[in-house]
Amino acid sequence: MIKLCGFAVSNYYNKVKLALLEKDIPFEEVLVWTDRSPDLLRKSPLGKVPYIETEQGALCESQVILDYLEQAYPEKPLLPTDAFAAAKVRELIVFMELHLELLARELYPQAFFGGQVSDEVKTRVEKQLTRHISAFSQLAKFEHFIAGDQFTMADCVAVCHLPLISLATKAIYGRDFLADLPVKDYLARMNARPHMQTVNADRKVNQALFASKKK
Ligand SMILES: N[C@@H](CCC(=O)N[C@@H](CS)C(=O)NCC(=O)O)C(=O)O
Repeated sequence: MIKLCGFAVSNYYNKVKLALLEKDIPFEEVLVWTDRSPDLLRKSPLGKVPYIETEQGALCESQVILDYLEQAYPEKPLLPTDAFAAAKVRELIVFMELHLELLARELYPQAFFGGQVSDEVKTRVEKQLTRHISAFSQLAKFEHFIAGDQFTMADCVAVCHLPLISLATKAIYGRDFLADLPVKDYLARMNARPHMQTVNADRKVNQALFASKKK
C-alpha cells in the first residue's frame, strides 16, 4: 500500500492526500517532519514533504507524485483524456505553483511563523504577484471547478494553495490579493466536498501538534 509521508499542515502534502482520496487509492499516512534527518534525505533529497513510498521505492515532488498516480491508477482520472485539455489543466497548475504559491511563500516567515520579511522582498513580491494573479485570472475558469466543469488535479492544487495566498497577502499588505476573483465561493463549494472535509479536519488536528513543536 502507498505510504504518504509528511504532515497535514503542509499544503503540498494535502494536495497529494486529496488526490489519493478523490481517486480512491488505498494509502496510509506516515507522520514525517522536515527535520533533515538522514532517513528523510535518502527518500526526499531536499528534505521536503510530501513524498510517497511505493513497492518500487520513494518518490518526492508533489506534481511528479500526482502524475505517477494518474498513470498507475487510471480509474477515476483527475485529467481530461483529450491531450490539449489535459495540458490546459497542467498549465493552470504551473501558474498556481510556480507563479503564485512559490512567490507568496516568501511571505510565510512573517505571515505565519512570527519571523520578519524585508521591505525589499515585500515590494518585489507585491509587484510580481499582482502581475501573476492578473495572468492567472485569464486562465482560471471557476466554472464550478477551477479548470471547467470537471474536478481535476488543478482543484487539488487550488484548494490547498489559494487560501494561503489570500491569508499571506492579507497579513503582510492588509489586502487579500485574490479578493477580486471568485475564489471565496469556489473554496466554499470545494470545502463542502466530503474528502476536502477530511483533509481540513486532519489539518486542524496536525496544526496543534505543529504549533507545540515550534515552541
Ligand atoms: N516542490 C515541492 C514543494 C514541497 C514543499 O515546499 N514542502 C514544504 C512543506 S509545505 C517543506 O517540506 N518545507 C521544508 C523545507 O523546504 O525544508 C513539492 O511540490 O512537493
